[in-house]
Amino acid sequence: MKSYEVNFDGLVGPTHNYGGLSYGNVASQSNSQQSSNPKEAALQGLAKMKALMDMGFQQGVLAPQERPDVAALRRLGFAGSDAQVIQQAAKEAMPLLVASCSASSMWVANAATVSPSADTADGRVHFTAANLNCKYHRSIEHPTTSRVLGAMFADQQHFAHHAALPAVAQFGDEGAANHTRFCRAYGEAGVEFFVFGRSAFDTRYPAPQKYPARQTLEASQAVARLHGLREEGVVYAQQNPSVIDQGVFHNDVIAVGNGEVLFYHEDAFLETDKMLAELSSKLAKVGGKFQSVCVPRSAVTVDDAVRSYLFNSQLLSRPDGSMLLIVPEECRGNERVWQYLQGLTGAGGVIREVKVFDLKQSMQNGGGPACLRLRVALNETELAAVNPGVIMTAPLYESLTQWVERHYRDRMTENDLADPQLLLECRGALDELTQILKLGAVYPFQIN
Ligand code: SUG
Repeated sequence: MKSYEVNFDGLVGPTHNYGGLSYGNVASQSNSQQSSNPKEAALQGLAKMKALMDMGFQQGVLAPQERPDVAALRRLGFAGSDAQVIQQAAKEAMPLLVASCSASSMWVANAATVSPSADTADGRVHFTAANLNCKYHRSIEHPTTSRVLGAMFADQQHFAHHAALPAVAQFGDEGAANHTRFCRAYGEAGVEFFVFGRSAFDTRYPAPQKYPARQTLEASQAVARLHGLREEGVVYAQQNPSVIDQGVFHNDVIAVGNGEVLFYHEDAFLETDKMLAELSSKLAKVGGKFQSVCVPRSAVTVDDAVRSYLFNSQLLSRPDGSMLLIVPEECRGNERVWQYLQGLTGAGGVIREVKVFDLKQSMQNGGGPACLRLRVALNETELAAVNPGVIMTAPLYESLTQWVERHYRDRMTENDLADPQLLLECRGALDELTQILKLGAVYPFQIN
């Protein structure tokens, strides 16, 4: 049976703004308070989806969330009509209003961890929504994420959904941004690679000194248990705490994998040799031949990686077995990175081509091509069971583009977030979107 990696990209929501909300994420902090362009952000994302679809890849779309999140503000004690809630928050606690307006659900690599059916004990595709509890503005995503994923992957014969892990720091879980799957073919059993930043209970693991390590070992282990993964099909590795302190807040800022290949920076992990050996031997047991491509710090520094997002790329398999790397424009703007990429693709190795995309609006908040997509490996039968409304087609691309043109503003600053009219605009837009994507009622304003 045929099998595919389907990339579901997060559609940027109408409140996209630069709130400076993510301590430890260099771009988010340095672009704080700048004015954003939600319309351009959404169109940039849609252009990437369309381009990948046109290249023959399976592409889907994941809906944004309801923002401002008035219900979240009510839980924090703001009261009255929806407009009053927003106005009171703007007057008394602007950072809370900004957090409740973040369009951060666009970075769907953080929406969930996904294990394909070939890896799981019950032969279903498993999803665990990420609790994202390191940052308040992201911790409010998972209930709607679960409803949206449930509406996309509704068939219980093929899909199993798990609620987010307990919302405490010991189980900090950032989803697929710290999870990679290696396999010979997408439909065959593979090795799931979980990268954590710290251990909550075991003091032998060092922790970063400056910035938070968002993912814990214990969270990754819980997800592996929930999904029914075999011990032989799982490898855990610790991120190098010193790169977290340099702005690598998720492993997908310093490594990316696909098929049998891991593309990573020399400084990305602790105990790299041991980890590579384990990946290699476990992949061999399921018939795969592990390959690693290490980028030396002498060619690209960690700072270059953080600024260019070289590793926050999509590594995609082409029909001839070679691979294509989708990178953000910022890679072309960094001389060392660009030079490295020229050498890489010219060297006759597995990565043969680089394609560049302008995702500046998302990049300025620390979200590159890989952050914007959730990978779901599916066989033909499972793909046929996905809600067809969320699979990208030329007509869907047209409708979504027109929908963005109709509803999105082209400039947003903090002051705009305090405008109660924005809430009405967003709800109107999202109501229409759930019809376009055939999701049914998934947003709080639709179900309460
Ligand atoms: O969680 N930025 C996101 C970026 C997530 C990137 N995802 C992956 N690497 N997979 C974050 O830090 C910034 C929002 C603001 O500051 O307005 C933000 O949430």
